[in-house]
Amino acid sequence: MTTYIIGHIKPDLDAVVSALAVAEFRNLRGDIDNPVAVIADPFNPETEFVFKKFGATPPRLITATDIKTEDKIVLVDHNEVDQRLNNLPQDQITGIVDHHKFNINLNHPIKITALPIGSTTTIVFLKFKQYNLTINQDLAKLMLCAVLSDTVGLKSGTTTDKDRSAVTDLSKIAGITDIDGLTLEIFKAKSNISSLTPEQIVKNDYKILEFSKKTFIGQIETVEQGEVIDKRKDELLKAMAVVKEKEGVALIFLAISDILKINTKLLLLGKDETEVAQKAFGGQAVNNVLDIGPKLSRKKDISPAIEKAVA
Ligand SMILES: [Mn+2]
Repeated sequence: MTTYIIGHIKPDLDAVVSALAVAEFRNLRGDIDNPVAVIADPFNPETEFVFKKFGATPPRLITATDIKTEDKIVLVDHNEVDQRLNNLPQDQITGIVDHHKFNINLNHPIKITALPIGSTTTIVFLKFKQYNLTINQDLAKLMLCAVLSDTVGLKSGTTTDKDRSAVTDLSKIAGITDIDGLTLEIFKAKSNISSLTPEQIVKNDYKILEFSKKTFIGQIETVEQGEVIDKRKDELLKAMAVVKEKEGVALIFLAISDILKINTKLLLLGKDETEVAQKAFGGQAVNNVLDIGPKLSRKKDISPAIEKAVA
């Protein structure tokens, strides 16, 4: 019997690393059957970069057919059906560790560990602390990167003191002193979208949210916002039309967030998206672009405002 620890589809660094951290934590505690961290989709460029940099072994990529009926599942960094591995058997979910809003309806009791803080990895870090368990140096390096990534270098609106002290402690264990340098390296890897097709960019990091209208919100975190918009806007809008159709969503937004300048511009496909975005954030869209100011967090700043405007 295996307990699969798994993050959301299209995993970001926090989804991958928090799965590894939960598996290690549970191994040290010895309180669940054979915990194994796995992933639902291949790495994005950022995760690829971090694992290469530290010579870490990627978790195994699985599909629902790998999960036997006696296995158990712990979800990390997500909870909603649309964000789970396709066909994941929800009766086998035994736990969730997450920092997102909850939208679940299970027929059995489970263990939930949730906090409204900057990263799921920080939640797991706090569990290690609570039980006085040692985080090994290799894992600390990955966890440090995951917290920095998910909190956008501790600048995202979701960042809390718990995330800040996690970064302080993890950097000591990891033996890494140049946090700003590491953060910039991660940002650059995250921003490197030059090799991606427009459709891959739109779907690089997205959530489909069950608002009163089904809504796709993609996000690109970049250090070259102006360049992305100037050079790739037209092809991105075309790709958004394709993705809207394929995913069967009523609305599609692409947030292009500058993680150094702390600013997000929303790419708006059509009239419906423009109306909703202007209602949600104020201001006037110009040529399919709305500047929504110093907002970076999809879960805290962007999704709730859009949800309200759609309702
Ligand atoms: Mn996360």
